[in-house]
Amino acid sequence: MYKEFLDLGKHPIANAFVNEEDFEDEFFFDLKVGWDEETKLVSIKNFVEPKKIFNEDYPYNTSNSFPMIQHFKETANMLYRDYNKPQRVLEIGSNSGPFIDNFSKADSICVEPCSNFSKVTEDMGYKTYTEFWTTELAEKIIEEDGYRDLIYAANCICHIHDLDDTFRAVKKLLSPSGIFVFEDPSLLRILERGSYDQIYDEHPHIFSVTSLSNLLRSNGLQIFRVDNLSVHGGSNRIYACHVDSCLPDDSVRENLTKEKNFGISNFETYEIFAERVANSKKKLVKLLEGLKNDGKEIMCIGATAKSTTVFNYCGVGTDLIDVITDTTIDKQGKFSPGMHVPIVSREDINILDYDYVYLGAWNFKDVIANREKEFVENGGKFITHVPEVMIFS
Ligand code: JHZ
Repeated sequence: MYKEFLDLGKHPIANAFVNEEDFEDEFFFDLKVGWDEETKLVSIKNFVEPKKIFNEDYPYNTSNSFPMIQHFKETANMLYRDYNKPQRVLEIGSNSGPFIDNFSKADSICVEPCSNFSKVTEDMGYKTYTEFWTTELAEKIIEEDGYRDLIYAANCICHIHDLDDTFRAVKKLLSPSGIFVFEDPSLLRILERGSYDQIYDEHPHIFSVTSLSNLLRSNGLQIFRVDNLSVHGGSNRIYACHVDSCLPDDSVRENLTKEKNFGISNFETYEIFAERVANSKKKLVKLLEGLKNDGKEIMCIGATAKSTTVFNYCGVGTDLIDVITDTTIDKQGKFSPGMHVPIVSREDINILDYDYVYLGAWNFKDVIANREKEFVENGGKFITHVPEVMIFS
């Protein structure tokens, strides 16, 4: 049974950055979150039609965050070294290609429904299917390209509504000794750190190792290794194989135990989280309003999907935050979804005109703080809401 525990109110599409003339036509939906008693899966209640989100205008470009390029290079090298130099590779949700770029063009293929990005990997020389990941597509790939030794996906599987179909498709396409490796934000880290901003339309599911273990097994796959990663504020990299074709290592049991001890399988844990989220909102609004009343200037770095959740849930608009800077050219010149804060390039503003920077990309806190040393030396301070609402420099 699905039990709702959190209501974040009305939300726009987190990555649909808007032009002024489109303000009137923005799409909103009720962002509510619940937990399935049987599988222990956390999901949002109202799924948004995928084509509304993943289309030719999808702006999130992995390659715009330098630390992520490095992350994917290291991941690819590790998989190549530790898992028999896989040649027949497939990436689901390949975006601008920083992962697949490390594998042979002759045997590796991509699946990417956003045509602006599928064109990028095609141009790089990789066969790319501009389609959503389904069992029908897996059958087509078997016919045209053959089975795969490595199927990889980063920040993509949790974007897909129908997980049974997703895992069945993987099961079909995976060679007998092949591995399926995917990484997504970790539910445990979100609960521990109160990072409710990982919840938005693009994340219809938030995975625990516990729920994935249940869902994969019911589709003929099993987890044999779990890596806890620091990227995106805490993610899990899951390694799976056909059931009974590999032995789970200690990391699987350790993660399941850690989650059990935290209470991942108890509904009460989610009720406590919901209270923490409501308190976080109160504190952040109080802090921003207080600073504004004292005449302080506040800006934001990172027009993230996460900041769309925070701004809309907390009602943060231009009355509190003047401007957002972002390195993504396609976001610049537009406005944040729902709350319409203008987005510009970092070079367009003088950061020293501001007293405070709210970190929309708090997951890159160290990179940003390191780059903005002059701001701090001049008395500037940062604001974040993770793990608690706080000011730091
Ligand atoms: P970042 C996206 O979420 C969407 P977002 C998606 N659904 C997903 O699953 C997660 O990623 C994983 C900019 N930036 O990575 C670049 C600066 O401006 O936190 C990006 O627009 N200055 C696929 O949007 C944004 O911030 C910088 O110094 O929450 C970061 O977005 C750096 C480092 C980044 O993901």
